[in-house]
Amino acid sequence: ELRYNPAEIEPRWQERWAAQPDLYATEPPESGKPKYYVLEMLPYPSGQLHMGHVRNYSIGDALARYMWMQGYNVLHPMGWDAFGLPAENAALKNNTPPREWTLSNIAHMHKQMDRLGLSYDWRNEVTTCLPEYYRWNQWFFLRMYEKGLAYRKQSKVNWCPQCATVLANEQVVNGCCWRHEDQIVEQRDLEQWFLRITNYAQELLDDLNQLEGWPEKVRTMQRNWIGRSEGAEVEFAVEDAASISEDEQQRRGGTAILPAGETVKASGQSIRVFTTRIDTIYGATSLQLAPEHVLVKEFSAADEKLAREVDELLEQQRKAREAGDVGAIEKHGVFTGHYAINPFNGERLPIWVGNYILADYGTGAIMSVPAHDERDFEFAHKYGLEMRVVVLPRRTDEPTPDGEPEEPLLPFTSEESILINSGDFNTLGCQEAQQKMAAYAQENSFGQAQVTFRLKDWGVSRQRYWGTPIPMIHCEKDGIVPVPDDQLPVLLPPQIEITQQGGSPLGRDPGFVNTTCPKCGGKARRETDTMDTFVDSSWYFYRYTSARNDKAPFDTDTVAYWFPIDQYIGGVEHAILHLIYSRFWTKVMRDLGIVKNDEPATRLFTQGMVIKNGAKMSKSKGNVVSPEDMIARYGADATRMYALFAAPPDRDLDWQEDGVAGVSRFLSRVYRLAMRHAERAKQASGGAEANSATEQALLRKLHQTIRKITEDFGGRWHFNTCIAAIMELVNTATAAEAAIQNGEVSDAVLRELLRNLVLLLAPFAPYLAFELWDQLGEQDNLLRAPWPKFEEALAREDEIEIPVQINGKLRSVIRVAAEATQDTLRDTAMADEKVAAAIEGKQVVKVIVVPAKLVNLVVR
Ligand code: ANZ
Ligand code: ZN
Repeated sequence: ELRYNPAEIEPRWQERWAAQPDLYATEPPESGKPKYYVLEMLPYPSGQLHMGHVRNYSIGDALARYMWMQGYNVLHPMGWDAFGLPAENAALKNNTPPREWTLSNIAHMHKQMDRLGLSYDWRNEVTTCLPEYYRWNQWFFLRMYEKGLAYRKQSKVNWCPQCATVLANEQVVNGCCWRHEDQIVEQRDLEQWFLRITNYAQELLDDLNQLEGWPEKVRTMQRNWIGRSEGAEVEFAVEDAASISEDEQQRRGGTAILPAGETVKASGQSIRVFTTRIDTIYGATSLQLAPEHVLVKEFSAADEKLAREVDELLEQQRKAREAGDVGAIEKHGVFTGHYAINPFNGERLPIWVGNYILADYGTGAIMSVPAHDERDFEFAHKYGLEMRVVVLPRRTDEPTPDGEPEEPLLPFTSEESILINSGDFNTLGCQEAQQKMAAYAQENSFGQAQVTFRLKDWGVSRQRYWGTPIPMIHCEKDGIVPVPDDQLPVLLPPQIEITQQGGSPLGRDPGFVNTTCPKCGGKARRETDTMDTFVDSSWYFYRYTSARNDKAPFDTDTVAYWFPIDQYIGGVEHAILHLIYSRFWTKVMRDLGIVKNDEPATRLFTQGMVIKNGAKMSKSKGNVVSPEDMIARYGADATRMYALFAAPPDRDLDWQEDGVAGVSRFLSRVYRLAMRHAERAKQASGGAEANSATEQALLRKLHQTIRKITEDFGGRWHFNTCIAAIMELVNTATAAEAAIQNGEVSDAVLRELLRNLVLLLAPFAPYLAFELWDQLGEQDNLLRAPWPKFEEALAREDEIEIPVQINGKLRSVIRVAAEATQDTLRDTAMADEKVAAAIEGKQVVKVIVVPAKLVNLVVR
């Protein structure tokens, strides 16, 4: 009996493939073929591929191979996101230099990828920690600096004590570090480099609409992250404290608002607030400043008691953060003793410091409208501040309330709502009032309509060694001076002492730090921070088109041919960070005139996680399954194929070793079936027409399988059901074995069957497919062999279309075998995508099946 032995087949083919370095090479544009760029997110070279990688790359590899077989010119590259903290940690632990550690990990992981049989064009491999790559990070940084897109500012930054470095806002998750889930992120005041991603906020938001090939989930996350708010800014003059007599101050307490009409002296200071509801400005009864607001500092400087109280507020905030209740801090506040003037009605509003005001959103100050805003209501309630209703639903018969509301009047956004207690603006609808009031503010120079984004500029300075040096020089005389292009790259010193000590490690290397100023030639110091590694991954996929270019980051014409990426595949955990940064980078490069596309990728696919026993695989849980083990036991084909078979690719996959064994047994059946009949198939001549019912049934199943898989590659990507369909085909063939043996199936039909079976397997189990292709005597390169075409007539013959109704209305049409049972009809109808969507969340009360005619679902 023949035995399927992947341990023999796979290394043999791997050697043959390795001997053909151009096997997966792209063709020049002149080939005239349509191009297809399939990209999988590049891995961090931690040392070992994990199952998440295996899944990601199995999906991409299946797609690349399919597209080659469809006649496309395919770009399928791979590289290494090779800078980053783990290399420094490993250096501390094992005393190996980060570069050595990283490069040896890369070598090992590259071997693992080859062993998996992944079809990468390694000629354009990108390794981000090599100077040939990172010099272009520096080049981009300089271009951004010239355009004012890279700038330096002192600011509060997120600091992870465990990483001992600054984090971008995108790297802070629920107040904790993205790498250290239990580490509360601290705030530090530092001078940092920022990239002005906010310049592109509107475009990043608008262009999401054109990314129809991206999961809606990712687009929604990006929309929320960008967080656009339409509203207005209004400036409130601060009253001169000295102009108020002492007992008047006593009388006011801090909650009372004096009647309008009194003249007040302005202090020259003012407070700008951002509001999305300027229409409620007559209902404002205080102003609230973030504890970090500049004016709070000014007030505190002259008022020790206030300074103490604000410090306490900050301390409470810090404690709450440390206790982990960042979101749920109780609202606290302190009255500053100062007043501001509402420019609409001249009212005096007490100025408070509120712990619920964010320093870095809007202007860091708000007008508080407790009658209509939940947070303000809670605050006002606690401190006994006045509440005044200024908006009512239009259709109310109730008399206008003038007392204080029991709860904030929410929601009041309907177009029906109208203003009351609002002077000249009374009776206007909310939306109209918003426009008129913003215009009024602008005419009188105390405000204007304003759009605000939640998105912040991207802080890219990191106090780490293993990253791209920022190409800037600090000169005492000339200030900040960019490194001239012809002095790039600024090389990372190869050997450096890595310690747990804070501060940038590069700062401790005099050979690196001390330099001369490019402007005056005098003594100067290099910038010692390195760039966030998300810079590296923001544009690596452009470099793949011409990775050996040493004159430019890439060749513009080649990029114009390959871009945008046709299909990007990776984990949904990158929905915000990497996928926003790389969209931003593309737009910057477009504005530099070196790319023509507005967006990096037309289609994005986010695969589910690989889990084990219901939990994410991790060392700490001890549930890690190693790809190497699986390959050693079952072969690369079975491992890859299981990764595609065990779940739809967008869902989480619970790794079951039994399942891998099952796939391996299936491959073994395929192998034996093909090998038993290879000789006959090889001798076949003539066409593969069906002359008997058996032949017809075999060809029908074959063409149904081809149709199913072809359609799935076109969009749905349910590779699990594709593989199940191949299994069914093999079952059908095995069931016909007796007929095959006794000559009821012609050699030609047999050949047609086996040949196409191998073609269908090629994207999923390349080793076995190549082996059998050879055994069947096929001469062409399987990689470029044309994908089989299904013949509708052959596939459909015995199938009929059945309409599916929901509550009597046609919702879909399913295709089933003519003789399908009632149960099959019912199950097929319920599993149909359109039907499933229509009945989701509803109760199916009754299913009426009229065999061969109709399925009707009654739902409630
Ligand atoms: C008055 C008002 C009345 C507001 C009302 C809302 C409802 P989004 O949609 O998130 O942009 N706000 C502004 N800056 C803030 C800050 N730095 N920290 C905390 N809150 C801030 O929300 C904008 C609203 O959030 C603004 O509109 C402001 O409160 C508050 F019935 O102004 B509003
Ligand atoms: Zn100088």
